[in-house]
Amino acid sequence: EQGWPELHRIPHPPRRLPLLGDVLGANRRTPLQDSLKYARQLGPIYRRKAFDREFVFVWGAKLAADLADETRFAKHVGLGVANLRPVAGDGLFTAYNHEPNWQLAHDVLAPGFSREAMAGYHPMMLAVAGQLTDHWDAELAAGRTVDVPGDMTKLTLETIARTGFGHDFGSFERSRPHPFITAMVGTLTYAQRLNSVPWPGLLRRAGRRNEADISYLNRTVDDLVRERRKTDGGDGDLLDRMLRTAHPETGERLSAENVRRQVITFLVAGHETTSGALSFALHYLSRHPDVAARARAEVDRVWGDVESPGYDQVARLRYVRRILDESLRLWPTAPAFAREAVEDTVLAGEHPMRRGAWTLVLTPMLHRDPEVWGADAERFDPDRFDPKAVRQRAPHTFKPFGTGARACIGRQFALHEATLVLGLLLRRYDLHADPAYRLRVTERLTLMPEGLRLGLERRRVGV
Ligand code: MNH
Repeated sequence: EQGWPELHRIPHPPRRLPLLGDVLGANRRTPLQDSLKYARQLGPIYRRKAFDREFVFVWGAKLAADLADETRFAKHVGLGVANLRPVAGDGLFTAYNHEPNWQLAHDVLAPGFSREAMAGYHPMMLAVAGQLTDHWDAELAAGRTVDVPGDMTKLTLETIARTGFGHDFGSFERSRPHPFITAMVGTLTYAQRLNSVPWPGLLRRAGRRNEADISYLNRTVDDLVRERRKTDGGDGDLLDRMLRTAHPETGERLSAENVRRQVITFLVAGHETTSGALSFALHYLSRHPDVAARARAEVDRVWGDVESPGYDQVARLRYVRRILDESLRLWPTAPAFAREAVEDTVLAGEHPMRRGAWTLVLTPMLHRDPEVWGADAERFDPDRFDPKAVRQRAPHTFKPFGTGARACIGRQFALHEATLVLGLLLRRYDLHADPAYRLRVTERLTLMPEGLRLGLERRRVGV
């Protein structure tokens, strides 16, 4: 059945309803957290049926490591990712492996993520981070707490827009989210909801709103590209590469339609998950004063009193980086990726799969597999990422950026930006958690701590 000849050996929830499948107790707003609940009950591989479709989920470390074998498995564009095709088309993230525009765009854009390119973005990242601290200083002066996910989203949207596209959304000059964000959240939420109905026609009203959101995203991007075409600017940024760079071997260029898909892809993929990662990290820092103190000591030691840390000074914040890794372990903000068999094969020597059969890897559970992370896997502890601990761990056990040829192209970009910002915030403020706050995670394909607000205290004057 569906490419898994021995599907019957894979456990499923006990109370299965005719026609509906395993929808009892399911919450359509939190499909990922529901899946984690089932994972805990059913073990390292299980299946779930939604109406007439059945999906296999995997999280055990042995199974996930086998799925990382690029000779037998590849990315599968399914579920949430496939639902984004109407907005992101054959853009880098949603392209099928066989679509020629994937390789073309990958080769044209990869140099935009080289070390040199990143060093070039660094001053712009610093400038945006300066807008954030100005805003936080003002909130502090007004005696207010800060809206962490809201402000991290402003920061990361401005960062990708300016470094990649020379565009300023003016997020910090607005009190409400930019309409681009509202439209994006609408589209991501709709793509997630499509998985909870047997056919899209049931979401007619939401579908119409989604059409409007997509039109808004398209218009925003078309305006941005039109502006750029009028000038010669860009100077090797992502948009410049999309518009002007020919493939080094074939001489081919991206079509206008594909450029539109890539711009939307990069504006969305380039900020939403980084914003979540920063937000979770700030949550954990506010709850672990010992960790915050150690990180702050590192920032003081590595940066001293320099007003603007240089590019290389960010990479030297090793402990701050471990805090990010540990936050992405517990809450990988792109919480699943799908893998398909490229040939008939047997997964981990146990589960036969026919060519084209696929499964979803649940990263948050892989990252909590007690056989890898120990009995205290749920505990926040950045020391899990000290180099010695990392060397002793099996490969393919930490996958917040996916795996293989289709893994995240923006990984270094995200890590540089997030480390820089955490360093700047730790140096400038003490963070105070609201003792009444309990971590709640909202889902819109990506994960975000909901309603997280922190109190600030200015640490020292000067920097
Ligand atoms: Mn990113 C692919 C997670 C930041 C652009 N990203 C992926 C995948 C994961 C992922 C997981 C693989 C998905 C899959 O297999 O279906 N990305 C993240 C996380 C962060 C992140 C957790 C931040 C933290 N990503 C970024 C940034 C950018 C970016 C920043 C751009 C500036 N990501 C992409 C693109 C892809 C991708 C583009 C698709 C790459 C490809 O398929 O070739």
